[in-house]
Amino acid sequence: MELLFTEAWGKIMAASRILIVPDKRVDGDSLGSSLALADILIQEGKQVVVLVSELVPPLYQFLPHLSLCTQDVSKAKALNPDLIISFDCSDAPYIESLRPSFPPGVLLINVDHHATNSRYGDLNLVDEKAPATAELLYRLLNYVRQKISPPAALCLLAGIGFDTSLLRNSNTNEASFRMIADLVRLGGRLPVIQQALTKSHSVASLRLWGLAFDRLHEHKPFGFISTFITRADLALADVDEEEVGGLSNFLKFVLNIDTLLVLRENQAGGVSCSMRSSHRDVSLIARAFGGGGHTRAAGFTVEKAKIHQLPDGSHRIERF
Ligand SMILES: [Mn+2]
Repeated sequence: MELLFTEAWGKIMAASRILIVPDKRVDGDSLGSSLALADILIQEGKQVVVLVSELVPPLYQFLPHLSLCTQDVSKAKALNPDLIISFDCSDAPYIESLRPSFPPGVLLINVDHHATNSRYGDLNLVDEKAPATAELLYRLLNYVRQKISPPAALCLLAGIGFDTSLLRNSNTNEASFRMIADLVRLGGRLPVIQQALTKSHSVASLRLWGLAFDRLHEHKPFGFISTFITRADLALADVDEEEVGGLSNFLKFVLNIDTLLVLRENQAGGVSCSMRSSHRDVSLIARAFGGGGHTRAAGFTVEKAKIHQLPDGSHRIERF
């Protein structure tokens, strides 16, 4: 990885107009990594655009440099980038769908830690053992002795904090603790991250979670627990799909169970399945259904499907 770090940093420092692309799903890690690097590049006098696929969720409004984020591909085109960097994105088709908008031959650096990353970049800084993409970026910055400012430290804290559920999930390793300690030393405000990542739920979304708690079903012979949320539930509760996002992490945190599945009917007419496990490689299951993720946290979506609940309380995905 050290050789790659040197090569990647050389390309980054040589570029002057850099397009940063966080994963299609804008979260603490994809966005935190993107804005941490943006902070450093701006100090270096470079032009930066961060191309996001969706509006930055309200819970990340405390992050610096959000004015660099745009959903408008024409703004990214107008930058005429001489380097593209993707963060936390194992979704190669998403990146490929953007590439025709940019001059052919622009170098693409892929920085990620998903087990399902296909190494689609020209340079691939991919380490599936990294607890977060932000940790990989932090390692790169340290290796090249790049100074990390307090705003960049806050962004990197958002990444490692989000992906480790604040040092509580199976992503957490010794490096995560060291990184957080060092970022706090550098001026990253940990309480801001703790507040954003834990006190972000509305009463309506918790009522919806209550429905999911009520439907928890234990599949004893297979050692897993599952539950579900329907489209009708979402409409009735008037809750955004994003607000259901923390449910699987929360349940995995409080339940003493090896594997957890949370099924959710999405607005696009399909069923998304989010999986968490302590010992099973759920990324294999996700891959079999065209999804992706990490060994212990992965997911997939079945298009044109709904959830069917059986009289015994169990439930399954049914295609239309
Ligand atoms: Mn990540």
